[in-house]
Amino acid sequence: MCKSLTLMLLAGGLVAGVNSAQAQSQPNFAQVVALDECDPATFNTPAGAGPDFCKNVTLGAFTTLADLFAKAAAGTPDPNWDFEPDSLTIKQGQFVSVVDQGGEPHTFTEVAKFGGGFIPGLNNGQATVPECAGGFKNIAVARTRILQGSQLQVSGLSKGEHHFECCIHPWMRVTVQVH
Ligand SMILES: [Cu+2]
Repeated sequence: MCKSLTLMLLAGGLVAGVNSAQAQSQPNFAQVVALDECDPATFNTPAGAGPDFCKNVTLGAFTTLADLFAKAAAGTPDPNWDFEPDSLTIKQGQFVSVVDQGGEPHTFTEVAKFGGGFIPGLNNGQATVPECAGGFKNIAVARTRILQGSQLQVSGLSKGEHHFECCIHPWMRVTVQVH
């Protein structure tokens, strides 16, 4: 009796130890990746987005600035400008980490309703949502900017559904469910 009780306690202790180790190794965040295929030759001109705007490391498969606008205007925005995944579920207390692996800056801006960003030519007729208004002159928008190779962390999300979009390329959208 006594021996088996000791063994049971020992086993219980081992299981508890394993559980706490698993809890510690579980990441407290969900990862989102921002992607694009901007073409440095056509983006980084004075008439385009300006010098050094696009720093793409992709080998080929670029989209020119003119093509990006043409596709957006046609209602078929370039799918290579993308947040992945498009939707995710986290627990309250977890944060969302967004890393920009594309060639140009993006924003990860929470909006009440999806809509247009602050560059009318990329909006396909949709009105600029209030959260994107003013572009980077709006400090609230600038704070949600993610430069190439950097990451943004969004924490403190309340329970429920949250919508995020890029205020430059408004078809880049993510829905986050918080439980
Ligand atoms: Cu973007």
